[in-house]
Amino acid sequence: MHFIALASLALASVASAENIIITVGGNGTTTYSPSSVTANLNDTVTFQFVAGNHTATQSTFAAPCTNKPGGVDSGFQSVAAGATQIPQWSFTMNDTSQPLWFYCMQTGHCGKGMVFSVNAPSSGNTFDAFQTAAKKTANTTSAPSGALVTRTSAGLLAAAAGVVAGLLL
Ligand SMILES: [Cu+2]
Repeated sequence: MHFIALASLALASVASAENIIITVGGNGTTTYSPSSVTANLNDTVTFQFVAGNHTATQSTFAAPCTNKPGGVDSGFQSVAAGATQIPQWSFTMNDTSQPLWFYCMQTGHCGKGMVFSVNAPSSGNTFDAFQTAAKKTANTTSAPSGALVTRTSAGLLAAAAGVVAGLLL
């Protein structure tokens, strides 16, 4: 009986998690749409790369166009014109105590304001302030070697989420 109660709780927890879809590069633009979202613990944030060659790379508010050491990164996701399948990359929210900041690593895109945030505050370090800072950054980042291999879900955050779920069970 005890086990059944716990199992029900786990199922309820899974059912409440949302999958938040972000369209990357829609209509040939250098955008994430939407560019700023709110996510709860255990929600999944999924990037769908519909055109071009972009990344979703974690950065920091202080350095919008520089990858965060130990952060998550989709790697470059190139989509050929007329492709019938598009790459998708996702991570799970295992910590909502701080906002998450992302940018596109493709040369010049961050400087055009191609940035994204999760749970950005409504005052102070807002998404708009982050994007403004990104546009002031001279972005000369080019493709790191081997970036194309990263096509599936982010190991770090997903794995950490698994640990949290394990503790709850
Ligand atoms: Cu881009």
